[in-house]
This record gives sequence, C-alpha cells and structure tokens, in this order.
Amino acid sequence: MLFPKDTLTREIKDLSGIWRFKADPGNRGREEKWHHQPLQDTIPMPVPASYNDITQDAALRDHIGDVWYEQTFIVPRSWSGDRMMLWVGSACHHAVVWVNGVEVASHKGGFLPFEADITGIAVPGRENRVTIVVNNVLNWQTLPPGRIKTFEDEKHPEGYRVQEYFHDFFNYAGLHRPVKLYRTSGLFIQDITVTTDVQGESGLIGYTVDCSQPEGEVRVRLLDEDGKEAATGKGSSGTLLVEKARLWKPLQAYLYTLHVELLHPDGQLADHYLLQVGIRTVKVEGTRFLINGEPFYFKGFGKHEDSDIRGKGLDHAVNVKDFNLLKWINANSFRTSHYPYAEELLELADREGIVVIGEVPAVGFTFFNYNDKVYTPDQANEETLAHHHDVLSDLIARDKNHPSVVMWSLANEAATFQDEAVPYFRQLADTARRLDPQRPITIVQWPLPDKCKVAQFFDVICVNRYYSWYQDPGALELVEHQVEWELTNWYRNFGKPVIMTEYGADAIAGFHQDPPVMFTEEYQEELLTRYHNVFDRLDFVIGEHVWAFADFATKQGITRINGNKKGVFTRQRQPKAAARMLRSRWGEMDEYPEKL
Ligand code: BDP
Repeated sequence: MLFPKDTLTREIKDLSGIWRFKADPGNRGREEKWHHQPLQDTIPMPVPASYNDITQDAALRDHIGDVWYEQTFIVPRSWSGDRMMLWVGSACHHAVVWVNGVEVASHKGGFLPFEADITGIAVPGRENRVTIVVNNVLNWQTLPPGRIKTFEDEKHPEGYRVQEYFHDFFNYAGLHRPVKLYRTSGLFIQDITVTTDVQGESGLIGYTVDCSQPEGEVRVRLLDEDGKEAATGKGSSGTLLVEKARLWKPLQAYLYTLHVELLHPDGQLADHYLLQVGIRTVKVEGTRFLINGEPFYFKGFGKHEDSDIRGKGLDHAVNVKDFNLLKWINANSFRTSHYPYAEELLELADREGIVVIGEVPAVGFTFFNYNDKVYTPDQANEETLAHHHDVLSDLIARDKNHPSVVMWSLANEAATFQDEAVPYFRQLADTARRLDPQRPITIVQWPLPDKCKVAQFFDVICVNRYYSWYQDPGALELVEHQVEWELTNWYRNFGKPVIMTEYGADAIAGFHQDPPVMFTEEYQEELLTRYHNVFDRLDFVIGEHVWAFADFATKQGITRINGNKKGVFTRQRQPKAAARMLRSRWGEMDEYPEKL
C-alpha cells in the first residue's frame, strides 16, 4: 500500500483534527448501530492521539472495549468521477469503518495502515460522515497478545474484569496516526517496489510498478538531490543504472527521487507517484553487518512511540526532537520496539541517515519461565501464526522501500525455547525471506543460548539481558563476567554476529547515590559502562542498543514507578547522567569501528 501523498495527479485531505468521540462501556454501539446516525453525547477527541490520557477520567484511561470516533468532511466537487480512498494510519487494535453508515473496512492489528475504497459512497459536493469504532482488546490471536481476566471470588464485584498483557508498555488505544482521504484516477499505481545494488561506482535500482489495469504505460524518472535527471526507464519493471551514484550511508543520507508515471493508452497522465530512493546494500557476512560493503556498528536504542498526553499518537514535534537527541548523543540507529512505527518517522530516518531495525508487534510471547508453554492450541496457535504472517507481510509491504530499514525483527522475547516455536518461526523466517530476499532477519532473544531452538533461522543474534537488574539486583560487580559468558556462548553455539538489543537499568531522574544503588542515575551509568567494557572486548558484538531511549508509560505494577524509567532521557526528553556518558562514548566511536 502506498503512503498517501500529494502528487501531480493525487490529492489528499487530511482529516486530522478534533473528532467527536464516545466510549462504549456497555458495548451497545454495534448492536444499536450507532454508525447509522450522528453519534450522540460525544466529547471532543484529537486525532491522531491515544484517547487514554486526554481526559481526567480514569475509567476512560483504563477502558476495555469499543470506543467510537466520528468526523464529517466535504469532498470537493472537483473529485467527482475519481477513485476516492480513505486511509487510516493506525487504529489500535481492531477497527470497523463506516462512511455515511455504509461499512467500508474492518481491520485487525494496531500498528499498520489500512484503506478503503469509498468511491460511490462518499458524495462529492456535500458533507459526508465517517464513523470508526476502535476496540483495544488483546487476546491470544492478536499481536501483541493478552487475555481478559474475570474474577469469580466475592472480593471483586460481579462482572469486574481486567485486560492482562505480557508486555510492560501501556496498552494505549485509539486513532494513533492520521486519517486521510485521497483521490486517484480510475487507472492508478497500486504499488511500487524498489531494490538497490552497487557495482563499482554505479548504483542499480530495480523497480516494479503494479498498476490497477494492464493497459497503462509506465515511465520512471530518477532525479538526484539537485533535481537533475540521473536515469530514466520505461515499462512496469526494469533496472535503472545510476552512474557515479551517491550512496545512502548511515548519518550521511543521500536520497534520489523516483517519479513514477502511469499513462493512459492515449498518452495522457493517469497517475503519478514519488518515492525517495536511497541506494545502498545490506548484507551479513561472517560476523559482520555490512552496509555498502563496510562493517556497521549499531549504536542506539530500543524506543517507543510514547509521550505525555498524546500517548502513542503521532507527533512531529516529539519525533523531530527525538531525532535531534539521537544525533546529539551520537547514536546511529534504533529498533522500532515493539511494533511498526509511523511511516512519517521512517521518512525522517531515511532523510537523516538513521538506521532502523523494523519489528513486528510480537511482544509478550513468553512468561519468562522455561517450563511455561506459550505455543499451545489454546494460546499462541495456528490462528495466531496466520495473523503473525499477515502482519509481517503487511510490514514488509509498507516499509520495503525505506533505505533506513536494514533488518526485520520477527518477534521480541518469544518462548523460543519451546519445541513448538521451531515450526512457528521457521515458517515466519521463510515468509520474510520470500517477501524480502535482500534484508537480513532476526528475532530478539530472551532464553539463554543453550535453550534457544530457533536462532539458526536468522542472520543476527539479538539479545536482551538485564544482569544486575532483574537478575542479581544490585550486583554490578557481576555484570562483566555474566555478559561475557553469555555473549561468548551465543557466538560459540551459532557463529553469528551479536547485537545487544536491550540492556539497562531504571533510573529516576534526580536520584543520586555514590557508590551507586539501584534506581539512581549513577547506577544506570555504571551498569551500562560495565556492559560496554565487554562489548569492546568481543569482536563478534556488532551493536549496542540501550533500553530505552526515553522513560515510557507502562501498565501499573509493583516493578514500575509511574512507568518504566530505563530511559536515558526522561519522558520529557531531558538527559540523565548516562546520556552524557553515551554521548562521549559514541562520539569517539566510528560507524565502522576499528575492532570490526
Ligand atoms: C524487556 C522487554 C521490554 C521491557 C524491558 C524492561 O523487551 O519491553 O520494557 O524488558 O523490563 O524484557 O524494562
């Protein structure tokens, strides 16, 4: 699915703004068909944003079930006769969409876009109504998974229930990304796929354009950053040769613009789309992660889409601030833990040269106990796997053309020690390789190296570990011994490069004590430093992603003090002591460090 863009032939109406909103605690709306008329008794709700932190109502923050959104829009008369699409950037986690009371889409999965053809349903020249019901319930067949817990005891009132989930970040919900209306002509470009390669000084851009009907003629034109033509091509697929190509490099992005034109048989322009293209290669060779043939060292973070008030709602100010902080701290990469982020953010990463590991929202598929089974017929089962395939395919379809995305992560901390996980992840790894033969794949590990049964299907070992935090809390003196022991075993068992994708400690900004104790800024800084001493000794370690970039909201629980405080920045993006240490460490390290 192509991201909606204004082009020579396409036009967008962004429906972001204040929508009418109504929670449905009694779950009556679908039965009573609230979409048939304008919603009654609504409150104003911003889109994009999570609804949870917008009001003063704790019941809405913790609401389980449906909420309703409604907006009206006028379709310009000039759109008459065109194909009209309604695009929803993200609805967490299930949605049904009606336009003028007619169902146009239903979608499961909160972190990827979907769209509906509303031609003939939305009427040009008058007001139209869009109604979206969004449901936030997580179960074993959603990504991430969850379950509704009910209580049969007398201590809880009848009907009391809670949404349980097995990840810590707060289950924010609502319309997290923009909703857009756009028009194209009846003959249109459906999809574009671009792959790039480098031969000597030349760049090769392979392209495929999928069109709505076979009769159109496709022309492509590649412009460099000065607007000069670098290559042209004809036909719905082909290869463009770019002489003396400028490569897309980490922190030195160079972006060409590919103009794709689809012509009617009479030569008239039917559709036009523009795609930013970065020419680069990625490859894992031995224990090296090569970008353009050079060994790359990942310096950065696991992040979240999370900020005050808006929750997981897209916010350009927060995103640009985050990128400025990434550059300030001398990071070069992040992982979209634990779900696909907004495409607007990937465009920023393409532009700024920040390297991204894209992750599927498969988080919470373990109970952190080797005896527990997660992959069972009544939990993570065939239906879960089918959905996992769908989400993975949609993620690759959405992000395949972003040069910043260099690897796919198929899950975070799954029960990969269970026998049933083997066929499950073998199939997913096959799907990822079939859909994208170019990018390496990984899975982020929780089990120890001798317990993991699936690492052989992947190119890079990504490990999350919390020595001297969840294990041996307070024992900083153990960190180096334990990290070195574990990472060496990963390498010994699988012979693949290793990225530490999570390591860290909660630090409450302003808490100080020396010698360090847990929850102080000093402890966080020292713990990270001790991990680094080990990374610097092991040449198969090709990256360090601190957990986490910034403090973030979590569900309430006794291990969380108003959120997860493992951020190197506070939730308001102010640096803790560890931030300055990282800035100086990473500032002295190259993207291609000597040890590689
Ligand atoms: C890891 C998870 C991450 C958590 C982190 C933590 O991957 O999402 O936030 O632990 O507990 O297991 O801080």
